[in-house]
Amino acid sequence: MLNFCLILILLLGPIIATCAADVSHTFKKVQLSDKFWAEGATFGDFNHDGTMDIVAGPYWYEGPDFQKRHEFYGATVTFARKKPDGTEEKIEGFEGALGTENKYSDNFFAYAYDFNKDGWDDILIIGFPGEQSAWYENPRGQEVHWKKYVALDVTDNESPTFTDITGDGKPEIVCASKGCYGYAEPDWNDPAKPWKFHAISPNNKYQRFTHGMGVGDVNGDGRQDLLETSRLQQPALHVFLLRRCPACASARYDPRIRSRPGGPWSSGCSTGSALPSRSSASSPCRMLRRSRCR
Ligand SMILES: [Ca+2]
Ligand SMILES: [Ca+2]
Ligand SMILES: [Ca+2]
Ligand SMILES: [Ca+2]
Repeated sequence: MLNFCLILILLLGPIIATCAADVSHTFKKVQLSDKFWAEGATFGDFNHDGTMDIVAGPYWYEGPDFQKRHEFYGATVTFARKKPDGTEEKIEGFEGALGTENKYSDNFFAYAYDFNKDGWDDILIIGFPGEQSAWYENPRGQEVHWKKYVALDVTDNESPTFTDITGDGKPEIVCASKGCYGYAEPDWNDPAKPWKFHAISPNNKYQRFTHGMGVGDVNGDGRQDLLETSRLQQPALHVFLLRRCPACASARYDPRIRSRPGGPWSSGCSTGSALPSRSSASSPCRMLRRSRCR
């Protein structure tokens, strides 16, 4: 009987432990605004008090209660909403679901990062697809509009991101721009200057509303790769494996292209273990040089 009980405990032990760890968490909803200013939001310590704050649209909200807001760029947009009696009322912000046409905002993604390394979180805003990305310099406690620096004039694709794709510990804007996928990085000695865009893909005429882009280490080599899928071409997944390309003197990275139009990986580059021959007509090194975006 003792052995039976011991076996039962051993069998149920993991289940009991799992149940104990399966704690039900609850969340308190805090509404920042009843207006529509942005598609995205993020957090950072914008007043440098050690407590995280939230940024959404042209405002940042002081933590921990997020009741006090500060305007860091001009909140000048309004739209007209027709009331049941036929008269119009002016509503601040963008229309979104507050009106009848569900119009987008001009502010899609927000990121907090100390670009000028003064110890105060600055804010990066990626705007409407195809428009500019800009970062705003934290004025260190002054109640003024933050100084704006345009990082990238054209940020295409509907899922750009801000992450360290190059592996140097500093993030870049990863997106499409003017036809190519790639990334934009600042001169970290002077991030106020326009950032340099590095094309990763050939110019496949990707545009502002192209969908589907991701960043991740697909081949497990410890380096971030870029994935994209385009509905404008054949339904296929392309993976650009980022590696230094000794065969391409002018290219920083060797874009190895895998495509899978519904079947197994089909490209000769799929192993990621060796560079393709430069004599090959399909060499991605040649494609990069031939179709360079800049
Ligand atoms: Ca704070
Ligand atoms: Ca800063
Ligand atoms: Ca980087
Ligand atoms: Ca990789």
